[in-house]
Amino acid sequence: MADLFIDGEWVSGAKGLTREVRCPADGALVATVDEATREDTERAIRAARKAFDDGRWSSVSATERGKLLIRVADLLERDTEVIAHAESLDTGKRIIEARYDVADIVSSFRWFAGLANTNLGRVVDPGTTGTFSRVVYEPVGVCGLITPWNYPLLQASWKVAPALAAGNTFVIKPSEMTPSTTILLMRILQEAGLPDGVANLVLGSGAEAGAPLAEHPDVDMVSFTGGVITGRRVMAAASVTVKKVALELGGKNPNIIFADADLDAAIDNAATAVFLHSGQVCSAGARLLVEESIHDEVVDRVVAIASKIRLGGPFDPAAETGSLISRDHRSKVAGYVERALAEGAVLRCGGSAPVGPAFDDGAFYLPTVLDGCTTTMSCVQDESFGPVLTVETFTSEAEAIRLGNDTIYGLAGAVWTSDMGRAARVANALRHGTIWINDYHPYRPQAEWGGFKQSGVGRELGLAGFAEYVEPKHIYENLQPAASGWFGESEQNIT
Ligand code: TXE
Repeated sequence: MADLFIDGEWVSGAKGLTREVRCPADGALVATVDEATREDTERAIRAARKAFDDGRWSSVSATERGKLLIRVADLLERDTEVIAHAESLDTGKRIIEARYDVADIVSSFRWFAGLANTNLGRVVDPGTTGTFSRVVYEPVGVCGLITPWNYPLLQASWKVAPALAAGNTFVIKPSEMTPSTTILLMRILQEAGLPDGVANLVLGSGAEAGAPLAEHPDVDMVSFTGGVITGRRVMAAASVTVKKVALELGGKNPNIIFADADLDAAIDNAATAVFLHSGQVCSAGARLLVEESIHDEVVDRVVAIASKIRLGGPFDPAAETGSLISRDHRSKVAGYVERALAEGAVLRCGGSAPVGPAFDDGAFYLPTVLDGCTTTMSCVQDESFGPVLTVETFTSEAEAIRLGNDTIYGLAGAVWTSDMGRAARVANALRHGTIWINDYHPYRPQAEWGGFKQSGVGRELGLAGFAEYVEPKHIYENLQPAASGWFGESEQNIT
């Protein structure tokens, strides 16, 4: 079965290449999919360009676009089990987490379906003084969408839904490791009745299938979620044609616990903040900042939770978290932990792969706690994107804020305290795109998601996540046109 979706047709790559997708929990073959090369992506861009330029989607009324997105949400909900199953096999995440992901994906489509009808335009000058001036918002054009492997379809939905709601066409390239659910989404878009050429899918490596989306002059904007190094590369490539760019590049997120916090809640959530999905979450609370007076109690209790977390495959009902995405990624995480220990961090638990037949063929890594860390250490500054918690201490509110901001990233952070004045002060002072007070992880599709500093450019979700996909245009109309007399030889010009 052909897996690239170009101009409304399922096709194979021009060079006939394929790639195996394997479940990271046990190495089992999930699928063999077609692999696009640069020329396939260029073909998909041409299809998206034509579909945008002839107006087959942008001229559809906002109401109809919204209705189609609702239909897509309903079909995604109908196919929850199939999608969750495919997501679990590609990523190794537990099926229960994949089901939660599908619910969030459905919510994302419903949110942007509602926004399709919300015209951001406004009248600037109603015409009473002889001119009528309005600002209208138009689709950006052809969008290049590049997505990663940790929440494959969720991250795709944060881009596809607003792109379609605003009337754009797109080419999407999911991570080469996790293509299955994006293929399913394309089938659903087709079933929902999206015109041919509006949605296009290419599969393959970043360098070959993805890079043209940042480089090609016929792509008007590129939206990328992934690592900061690739993000810089995408931004540099996009600068050649001065494309609009939206980037979500991860974080190194502080989770700050003051001594007056509800410690039962704070400690339990400190473990979830970092060990959910084995730490492969851009907003993972991987930096624990603890007030010095409660350091021992908090760390002992977090270590006790971490040491008991049960690892297992996606369909193991006893498992509490799953495998890392690949053995290469596990090697990266292991290297990060080794560097931390060499720099003086104290290993409190984990620090290796689990042993046993259930783990031998996977990419598992034990939940790890590194105590005695400081901001000068690479483990505090670099994203491990694995199940690794670093612990630092502070003695004052000002120090907690200073440490929480001592990072090149700025995606998310949390503060735990029973003093609501302090909670507000810390929340205001932290330079991160999302701040939780006495909680960790929840997000809302209605609220903007994205980062300060090197966590990215622009926002997803919320109103700003829709605004990324439109261009404002000012239309000025003179209701009583007359010669201005600025130039020329008429009498009134000669003083
Ligand atoms: O991501 P890449 P990788 C972080 C995390 C992880 C690191 C590297 O720290 O360890 O990034 O992960 C495509 N032009 N995050 O290497 O390379 C690629 O094919 C265009 C945080 O897996 O950023 C994939 O589709 N596209 C993150 C996508 O970019 C290119 C989630 C992301 O891959 C490309 C994942 C190129 N030149 C990793 N090169 C988050 N923000 O949540 C690669 N790609």
